[in-house]
Amino acid sequence: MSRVVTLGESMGLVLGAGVGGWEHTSQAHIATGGAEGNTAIGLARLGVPVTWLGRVGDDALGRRVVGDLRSEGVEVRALLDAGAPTGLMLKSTPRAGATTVDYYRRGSAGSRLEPADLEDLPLETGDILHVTGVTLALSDSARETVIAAVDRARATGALVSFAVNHRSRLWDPAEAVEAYAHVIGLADIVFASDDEARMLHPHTAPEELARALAAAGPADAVVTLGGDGAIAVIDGELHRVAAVPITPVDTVGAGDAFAAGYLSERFAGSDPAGRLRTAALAGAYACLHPGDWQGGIRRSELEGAASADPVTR
Ligand code: KDG
Repeated sequence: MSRVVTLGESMGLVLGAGVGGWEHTSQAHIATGGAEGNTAIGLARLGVPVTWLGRVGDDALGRRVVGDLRSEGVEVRALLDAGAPTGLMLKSTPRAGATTVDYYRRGSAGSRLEPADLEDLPLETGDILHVTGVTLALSDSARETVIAAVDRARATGALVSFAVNHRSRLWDPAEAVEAYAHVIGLADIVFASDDEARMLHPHTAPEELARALAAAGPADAVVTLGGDGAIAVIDGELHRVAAVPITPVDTVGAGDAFAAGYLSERFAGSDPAGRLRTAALAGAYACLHPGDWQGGIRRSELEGAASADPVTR
């Protein structure tokens, strides 16, 4: 049976409770995060068979990462790296409405991913491989692993999905743009925020950004516009979707959920409007919880989600 396959780094995630920087905050919640794992959970909630592959340390956080992914229905291929710790990410709200993310992941187990790890990667014709720019940024060996996985997917007849997911704290923009352009040229499906698309295509109007991404080869090029929804060029045709009106609690993870929503419908063979509708709903739901993926919508909730009654009886 076909599936979505993804790889990357998932980490421990410490969420500061309430408003305050780490200088003052005394309470926090412990969770997990990581772009590809977040998307994998989003897909599993939407009923898509999905595998996540990555390295974790031989430590409690590594076991937590694996446990969270598995309990959400993701098939996990966790490679235990006894030589490095599981990475950690801190998310705080130093001032109301402003989220700050700090990473403690240099040299982490997840960043030591290497091409030989792909031996464990199941990939068949009809599958979708989903990768992101975060893994490209982690280390030379992680970048080589992403490229090797993409090459393997193309040789196997699997589709390649790429979310740019630029993380300015992880690398230099010029190096990043070169790597993104390379993978976009090999991808079938691309997701970028308008800022990310503009990194690749400066001075381009929003409605032209999706066309510019599609011109590099992907059949599906999707540009997310935050509160203005998304714009996409799919098989040469321009499509738009409005954002689902919500009051966001935290927007980190929304892009991962949007990709999950889109891929779930692409996987099911839905038309472009159906892909974008579920993507917009999934992205919006992720913003209704402070964690990266916990607010994610489930397939059984999709139909009712369009109606506005916030009370479940
Ligand atoms: O997209 C959400 C991610 O930012 C988060 O879960 C962690 O992958 C992550 C990253 O590197 O930012």
